[in-house]
Amino acid sequence: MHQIIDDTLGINLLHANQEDADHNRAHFDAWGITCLNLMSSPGAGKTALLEKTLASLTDDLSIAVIEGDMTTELDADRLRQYGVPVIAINTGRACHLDARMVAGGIHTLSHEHTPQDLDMVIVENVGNLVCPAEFEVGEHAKVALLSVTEGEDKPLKYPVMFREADVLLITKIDLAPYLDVDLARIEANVRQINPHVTVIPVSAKSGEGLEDWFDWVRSAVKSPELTSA
Ligand SMILES: Nc1nc2c(ncn2[C@@H]2O[C@H](COP(=O)(O)OP(=O)(O)O)[C@@H](O)[C@H]2O)c(=O)[nH]1
Ligand SMILES: [Mg+2]
Ligand SMILES: [Zn+2]
Ligand SMILES: [Zn+2]
Repeated sequence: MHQIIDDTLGINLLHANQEDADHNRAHFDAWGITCLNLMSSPGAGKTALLEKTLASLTDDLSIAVIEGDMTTELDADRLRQYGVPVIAINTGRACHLDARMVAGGIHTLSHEHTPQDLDMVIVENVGNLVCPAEFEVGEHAKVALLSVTEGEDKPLKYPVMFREADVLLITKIDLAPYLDVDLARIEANVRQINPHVTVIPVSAKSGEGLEDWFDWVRSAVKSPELTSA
């Protein structure tokens, strides 16, 4: 677990992390890889979304996954079934992936596979709405997921995550009819924090909205705007 004991220590920690993130980013850019960092609270549907994404996009795109989990390889094993490289990183007690852990993952990836052949690396971060947003890992875009079961107020309560996000996926919209939840209110709360964020409502279960997400992923691959950002 990381603890920011005082401001100076916190700034030094983030500064050191940024150097490692820049190192990772240089690898991605040299290999022509677009990297996405998927973040959400536990259970919002990151792995389910990745399963659908790999099932639909790997005919056209070459994708690898860096799977962060505190102790298990359960999610990594779910994703290996799609025949893509999956590098599992156990964070132990840490509640987020930092750039150094991801560097270990990309070095493993580069030893075991040919990174130049990959179009995209998707990082599934540890489930947590707080600190993953503060620790860059060298990604080109941050993708936040918020499921309809979590409540409309979460963008306001966890503003850093939602401010940093390039894309917000509102997940599990198949459940919306059973809940007192207003998708427009979620979107309005997010826009209060981050007016220009791309919002895509999806259901990994019904498939609704997935084509919009896939289109966004395709456009992100080797997109000059992303890779020069
Ligand atoms: N109804 C519904 N359940 C979902 C959806 N996506 C994920 N789930 C369920 O939510 C739980 C957590 O999903 P998972 O992908 O493991 O979340 P993660 O912790 O963010 O990786 C599982 O029981 C999934 O089956 C969805 O679109 N609709
Ligand atoms: Mg998961
Ligand atoms: Zn943390
Ligand atoms: Zn390196």
